Amino acid sequence: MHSSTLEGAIEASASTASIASAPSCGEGTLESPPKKRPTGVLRAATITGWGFLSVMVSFLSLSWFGVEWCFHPCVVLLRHRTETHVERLVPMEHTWTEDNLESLQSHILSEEQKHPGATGEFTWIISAISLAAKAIGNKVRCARIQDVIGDAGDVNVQGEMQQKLDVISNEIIMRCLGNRDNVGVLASEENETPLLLRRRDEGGRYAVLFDPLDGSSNLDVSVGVGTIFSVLRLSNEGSREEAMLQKGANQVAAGYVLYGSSTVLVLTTGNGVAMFVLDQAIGSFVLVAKSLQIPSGNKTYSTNEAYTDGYSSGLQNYLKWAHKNEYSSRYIGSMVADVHRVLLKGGVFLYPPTTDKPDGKLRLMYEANPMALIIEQAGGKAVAGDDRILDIVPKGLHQRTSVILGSVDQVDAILSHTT
Ligand code: FDP
Repeated sequence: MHSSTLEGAIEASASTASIASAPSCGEGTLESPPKKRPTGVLRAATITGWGFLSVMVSFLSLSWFGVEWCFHPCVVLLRHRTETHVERLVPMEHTWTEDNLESLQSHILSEEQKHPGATGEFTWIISAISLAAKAIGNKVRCARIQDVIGDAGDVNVQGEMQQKLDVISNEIIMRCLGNRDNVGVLASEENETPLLLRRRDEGGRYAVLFDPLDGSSNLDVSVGVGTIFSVLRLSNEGSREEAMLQKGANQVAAGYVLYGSSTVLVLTTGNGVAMFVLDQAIGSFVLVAKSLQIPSGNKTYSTNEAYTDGYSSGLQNYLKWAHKNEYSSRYIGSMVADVHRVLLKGGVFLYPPTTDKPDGKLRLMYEANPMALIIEQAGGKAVAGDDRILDIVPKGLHQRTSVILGSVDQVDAILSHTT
């Protein structure tokens, strides 16, 4: 299943789709009608006329002004071109500008160079994730054209109905990451048990945990959905499953891909947050922002207010206070899209415990943890009740947690009502 030809096929199909036919499900492009050219006899007559005129002008110039004057325009033109060319060859002081193009791959490589002990293995994991993101993004964009929307007919480990695209996305990630030699464990929202690929002595040093298609209940209405991932270095103790159950603070990388009006990849390797946008024309994720910081002072909260009656009294008080203090509300119901807005614009996202879901709804290891690392790396705060999310020691792969995350001032505004 994890042959290199398979990977090559996915890569080829992803890049062909993005390069040759962006957007790939379309029929073709509108072209302007071809210009009318003169017909054969007319064309021949025109060319002969111009030729005759040129010969006559040259002949008369030669006889009246001599050779130098005749060729003066050519000399001037040649001199100008040579000077321009020489100017171009003069070395310029090379400075990095914000306009320089940097791909995801080159960004990771340059980040790795900052760590003397880095082996470069990590680049392979991120490149597999970026490959999977292109392939999933391509499927999402074809949602109504290809038969990929609707229930897959199965219920996942969370007791939720799986969508066809959940299953397809899961398969794509498994195929892209499965043949990376340093991946020891793959764990997905869609699989009850983690996939154990390689022992540590066989090179399997990392565990990659992911939600292949978060927010998939929004797929049929074309709302932004996403892939969330978390990378952990497997510890030497216990079984590989136990070695994976680490607190989020240990993540060596985390990120998400938002398949929205553009395909955006947000990544942290513990050294700030960088954002990349997929350029469909060249099939590459291009760096558009680095060292992202969440703006403070945005009075916007993002929660499913229909559940307010089931919230704690402290949270209900916060919402009443927010209503009186000119807060605004934004809730998409797709975590990746909601958190992305908070990351770029500020405010706070919360999915607290409710009477129906006393432990919250979101999954700690592959939803809350990666988002919490990104938010903290962008200068924000992420808590579950009184606890820092990244300090929670997980007891199980699919453990749920409550979530409050956003800019420090907005998270603290909630905590001042709840604690
Ligand atoms: P979905 O069920 O569509 O996959 O984690 C799942 C999630 O979406 C999040 O993306 C989203 O924030 C949340 O559930 C929405 O839940 P509610 O419908 O209960 O608001």
